[in-house]
Formats: sequence, C-alpha cells, structure tokens
Amino acid sequence: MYSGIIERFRKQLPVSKDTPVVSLKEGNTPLILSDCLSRIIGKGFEVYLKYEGLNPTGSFKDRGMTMAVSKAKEAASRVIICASTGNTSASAAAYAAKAGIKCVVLIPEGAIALGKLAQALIHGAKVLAVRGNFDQALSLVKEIAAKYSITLVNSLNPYRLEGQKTAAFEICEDLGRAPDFQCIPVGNAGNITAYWKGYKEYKQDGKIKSLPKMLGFQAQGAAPIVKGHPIKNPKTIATAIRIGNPASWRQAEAARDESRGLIDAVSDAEIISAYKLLASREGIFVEPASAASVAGLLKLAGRNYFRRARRQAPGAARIVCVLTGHGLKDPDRVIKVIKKPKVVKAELKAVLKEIGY
Ligand code: AN7
Repeated sequence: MYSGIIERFRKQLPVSKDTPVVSLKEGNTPLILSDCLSRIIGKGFEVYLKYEGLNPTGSFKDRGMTMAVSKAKEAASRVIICASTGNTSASAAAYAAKAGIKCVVLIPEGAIALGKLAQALIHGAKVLAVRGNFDQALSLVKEIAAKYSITLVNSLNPYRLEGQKTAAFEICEDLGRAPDFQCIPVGNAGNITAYWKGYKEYKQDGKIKSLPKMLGFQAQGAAPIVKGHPIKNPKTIATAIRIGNPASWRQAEAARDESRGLIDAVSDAEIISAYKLLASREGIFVEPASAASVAGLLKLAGRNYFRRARRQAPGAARIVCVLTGHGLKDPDRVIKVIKKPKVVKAELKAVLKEIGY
C-alpha cells in the first residue's frame, strides 16, 4: 500500500526511526502527457503536466507539510503557525488536525480563495484575517515564531522544502531521467527552490545524468523577482501567488542561474487563457496560479524559445509543467470567466430546443 512521501523517500529525507510520521498519503501524483500542448510546442517536444492538485488537500503544499508537521511533532511542539495566501493554511490545518496539535493561520483579509478558507476552518485552525497583504502577515508570524515556542510552517521552515523536493524525484522516476525544461509558478519561491534541490540531489546520487532548465513564472502585477525589487501592493487574480517580497527570493535566483533558466512574468489574461485551455482541452481543472506555468510555456513558445534551445541541443525534449493546486479551490473564478448556465423551463420542448434537437 502506498504510504506517503516520507516512507517512499525516507533515505533522502532528514527523518529517523524516532520521527512520528504524520501523513495523509500525499505525493504519488500523476505525470500526464498533454497531446494538445505537445502539438503546440512542436515536433520533438513532449509536454507533461505534474498534477499536484491531486494531493490530499488539493495542493503541492502537502508534501512539505507532512515533513514540517512530523518534525514539529518529533520536537514536541504544541502549536504551528503560518501566513498564507490559502493553500499553506489549508494544508497546515489538515496535518495539524491529524497530528492533534494546534494550528494558527494568518491570511490577508478578503484575498484568499473560498475553498481554501473553508478548508482551514473545517480542519479547526484558528484563522485570523489580517487587514493587510500576505507579506505583512508573513512578517507577523515570523516575529511570533521567533518570540514564542510556536513552530513556523511557512517555507522558511527547511523541512517544508525537504518534503517538496520529492516531486522532482517522482518526475525523474516516471520519465526515467530528468526533464529538459520545467515550468513552474513562483510566489513565495519555495517550490522552485525545492524542485531544484531535488534534481541536484538525484544527480549527485547518480540517479539522473542531466538537470532541467528551471523556468519560473510570476504574475505580472506580483513579479518582484522579474522587476528586481519588492512590490508593495501586489495585484493579480491568481491570489495564491499574490506575493510582493518572496521569502526564498535569492534561492529562486540561484535555481534560475545555475540551471541557465529564467524567471518571467505572465499577465492575468494569459493565466486565464491557459486556465481555460487546461480545463477544456485536457480535462484538468487547476486554480489560476497553477495555470501560470502553462501560460509561461505558451509565452516562451510564442517567442520561439524552445525551438531555439533545440537548435543548440538537438534531440527529443521533455518539458514538465507543474500544476500546483486544484481548480475547486477557487470556484468563484470560474463563474467570473465563464458564462453562467442558461435557465430554462422544466419542459422537454424547451430543453431540446436549447441543445439543438
Ligand atoms: C497553487 O499558500 O504561498 O513559490 O501561502 O498556492 O512555493 O510560494 C502558495 C503558493 C503556486 C507558489 N501555486 O509557490 C501559500 C502560498 C499555488 C500556490 C504557489 C502557491 P511558492
């Protein structure tokens, strides 16, 4: 029986036999070949989607949270705390519930998707909506965790990144090698840092021979790394990545530079267009922030980035786009971008007329 990322990758993780494993059987998510995107990028390219929205709470955060909460429990911590644009809070709340420890989350008021708020609340976290943005909430929880014996479970907690690096391991296992390119959304920049760490470790262990180019994408109105300075009032419909001063800023730049990749920005319109394409052509429903990776892929393809790269290194190329969170997290967004259903009379004639029979 599958038993979660800690058991599966125990040798690569900082756990011992004394670590109480708190798991919801996260990880083991599918890597899906996208015919439609492969065709768009062109001959010789295979585009795969790592569907992290299928983790237990619906996002990739569960990989990091199983580690952070297990280690918090090992250290006999009674309370965990985080600031969140939503998914971290949902995941922290669920794993804290499983571990029987208290969870406090600070969210930016009015700026997180409904599904995520519902999750944090139903799992019994103490949820505080701060009159401010994510960056302000993060400063507050850092200060609280430094002063009191409360464990911070934002990605500043090194165990979070240790857990999240296992997604890179799974991709390598599934492909039998590393991808050539990896597209990934960037918010607080923990995930791009974790993936790069995972790939480098697998290479060091001799499990893969090459490393992917890391291609990170921020939302245009919340693109501090692209712009080169913090953004005071970040704006984007992709609330998960509405972050103006990422905690892992330097590490993300290192991943970009060491891999000879890039970090670019995508507009809300490009995000929504990728969001609709994934749902309507691939049958995969993601939240807007997750569509940033595919929006970035399409933006680079439009500039012939992949074709040019291939001229330098001929042969088949594999691209992986990470889809970080499930679409059901943010149902309001669908209603805003898609026409609502037409209301008809409860009569056969009326229904048949509408469906063209
Ligand atoms: C769906 O939950 O920061 O660059 O507080 O929820 O590692 O931050 C979420 C981030 C991408 C960006 N996609 O990842 C939080 C939070 C989704 C996300 C990101 C987030 P990082």
